[in-house]
Amino acid sequence: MPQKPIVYDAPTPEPRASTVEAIQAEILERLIYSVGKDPIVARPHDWLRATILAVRDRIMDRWMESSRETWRTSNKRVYYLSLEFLIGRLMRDAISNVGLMEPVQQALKNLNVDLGDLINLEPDAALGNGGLGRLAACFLESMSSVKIPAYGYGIRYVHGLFRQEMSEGWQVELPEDWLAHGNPWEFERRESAYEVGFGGHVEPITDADGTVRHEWRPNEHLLAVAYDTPIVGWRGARVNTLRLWSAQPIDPILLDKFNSGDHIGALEESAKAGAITRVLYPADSTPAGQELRLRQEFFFSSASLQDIVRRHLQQYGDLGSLPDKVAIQLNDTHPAISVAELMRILVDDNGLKWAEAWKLTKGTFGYTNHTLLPEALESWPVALLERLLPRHMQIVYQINADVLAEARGRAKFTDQQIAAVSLIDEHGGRRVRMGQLAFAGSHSINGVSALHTELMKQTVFADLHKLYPERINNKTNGITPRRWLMQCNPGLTKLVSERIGPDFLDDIDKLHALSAHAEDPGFQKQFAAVKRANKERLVKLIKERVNVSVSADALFDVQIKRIHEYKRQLLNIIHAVALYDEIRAHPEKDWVPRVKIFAGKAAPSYWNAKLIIKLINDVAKVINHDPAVRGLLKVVFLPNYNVSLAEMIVPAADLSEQISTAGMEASGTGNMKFMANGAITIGTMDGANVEMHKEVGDDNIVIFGLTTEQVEDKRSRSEVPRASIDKSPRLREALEAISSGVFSPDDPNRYRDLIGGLYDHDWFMVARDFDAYWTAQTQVEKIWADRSRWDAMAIRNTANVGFFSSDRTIRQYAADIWNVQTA
Ligand code: B1N
Repeated sequence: MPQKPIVYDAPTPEPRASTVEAIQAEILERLIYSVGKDPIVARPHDWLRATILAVRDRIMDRWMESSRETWRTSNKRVYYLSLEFLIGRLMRDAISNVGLMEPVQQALKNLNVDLGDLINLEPDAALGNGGLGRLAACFLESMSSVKIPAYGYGIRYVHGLFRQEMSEGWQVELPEDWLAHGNPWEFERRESAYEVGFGGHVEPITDADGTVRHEWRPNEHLLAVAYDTPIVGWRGARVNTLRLWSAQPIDPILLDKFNSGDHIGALEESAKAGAITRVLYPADSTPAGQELRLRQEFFFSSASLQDIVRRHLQQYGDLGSLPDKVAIQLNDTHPAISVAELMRILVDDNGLKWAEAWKLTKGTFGYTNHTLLPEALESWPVALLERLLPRHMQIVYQINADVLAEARGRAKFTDQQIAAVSLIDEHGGRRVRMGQLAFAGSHSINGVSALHTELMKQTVFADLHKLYPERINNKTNGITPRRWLMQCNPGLTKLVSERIGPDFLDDIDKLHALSAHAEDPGFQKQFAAVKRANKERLVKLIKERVNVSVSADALFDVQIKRIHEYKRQLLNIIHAVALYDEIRAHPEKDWVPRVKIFAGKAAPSYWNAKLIIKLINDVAKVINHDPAVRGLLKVVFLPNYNVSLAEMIVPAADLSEQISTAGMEASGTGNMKFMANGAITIGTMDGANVEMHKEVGDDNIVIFGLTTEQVEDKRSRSEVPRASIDKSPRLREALEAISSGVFSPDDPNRYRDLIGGLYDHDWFMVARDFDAYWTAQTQVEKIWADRSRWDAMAIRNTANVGFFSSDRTIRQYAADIWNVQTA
């Protein structure tokens, strides 16, 4: 029985009116009564806050109604646990999704305020590093849009991803401060606070009937306090909740210490608790293996599970129905400790039998894997887990014993296979493998593109896949077309609406109708004019931010993403150097003017990635100032890449660089954003590029380079790369120029080791893919010269992007993993 009867018919105020007059009046009211400012002296930030509050009111009714509906219908709930949510700005998304763009704009205009200015003032919520965090944000929006009762659970970092500045071409990291002006979107829920423990010991307790229970007695305690943000779906379909946890001390101040004069010591507890949710780890597919990270992971997992179990018990009164009413998706292994924590809650706190608890746990969890890179696969030293989470370590051992018994018994595994499926890595110091734990505790394990999922089966999880062959499945990533087409590219949205009607706004597959217009010269012209206007906007931004003049007539060749060796920004910049040589050697040729645009952050501890940023800037300095180039080639590195900058760059791109070493990019999602906005992709057969190639057809994408198998083959034979450098004078000269200091006269040896690596082992196949890349780029130039062919290809990219909507992805999760209905 529910603990407390729930009343569904509580009174609510009349929904707010959405006329210009009503909105205008409320913005003013909010400015005066909530922000406390007279319009005469109000600053832009005050108007921003007042506007958000007025918009937020128009979301509240739907938020309450969505929540009541879930209680009323007893529909299954989905919980998306993620250490990262890379949201960006919320205001434009919210206004647009509730259909208030025009009245809000007009209301502000009447108040002499420009909505565009306010939009640009809102800070990005950068609670993520890159693709994984942005995917979580797209999923939240899609879950609301397809009407799934869903919650995102994560951490309310005080400081999101660092701000990147350039100092003489080097990346410098500065703290980010998105909460500096407060956050009008969030609701602090002091009543939804949970205790989270660390350390201590486990107390075995023998009951009267002789059974032994375990009680964990942590010796450190802190509070997880909830902050809720509403997430509106398209056309206000539903409003779901993003619940972020903040760590707070149980005793905010130790008065004894304070009174005895130890004023700093009195705040020690507070500082220690606060540290857990102070800052986002700036790691993206790079190791982040420190104790604080594990504390973050357990902290938010435990708070989320306590909240989920409490809500479930309140509604249903017993835990046996957990898998029928609750689906929890683990976004990578970062929340994988949840498997052990749920077992602890079920067995220790609620007295369930182990076998029953294990069945419920597996029925409830799904796990998404996002990378095969060995250095990014999480594992924690056994000694650390024993110290920080002693009961969870025992539970991990028990789970492992069960898994290994199955492997030995039913599956008749060899010792080598046993070692591979074990939750404990015995090589070197003993470590707990979080991927194995997440796999064991989930009924579904999914990859994020078709290729990645196949590789998962063949590599990291090969033996677990043999043991549990029905668990691995694919869910190719997607992006929300609201943010990444309609909002970031209103010009294109309008043009498409005029041509094929507005149905595609609600059913993105309707974009297919554009294909029929791909060869229409009139439409091509209009399509190109929209692109041109977006490029003009970017030209201005480039001038403002880095003081480089570029022409909107040039081909905008764009690579924006985290800086990582496997993503091969190095290949791209070597191409720039080779092109530079050719332009100077053959001034008579009809060169295609090109601007190479880069943006992206490097993990602060990732030396080679930071060096690649410096190289891009060094090359830019030389090329951009060499009169012999005659402006035919420019290189631009835009600092501080974030969601908002992407929203400016993507609509202005002609060419999308998706050139990772085959087999290494799990999916990529930037590739899909460019496709939606009518850029042509130059890419390898990697990640979701493979499926983009399939959707758009061979004629509308430029594919090059080694395949996954070829890469694997070269690596396994330890083939030396020197031969491919020797037989390519173009590559050799470019490499020699870089490594001899042509671009770094102040430090001629700066790039010697970086380039030396290409001769030595070339793990990422930069040298061996170079000639194919060069040829593909030449092909791009040929197409560019035939502008109507280019435009037709660009149109066909937009036309075929439907499959890459995150609505499709979420519907597949709902049907195959979560077993919930969608609209
Ligand atoms: O996840 C994205 C994919 O589209 C990308 O291909 C993939 O690289 C990215 C540790 C990661 N994989 N692993 C991470 C992030 C943070 C961290 O601390 C690993 N990110 C990805 C969405 O599926």
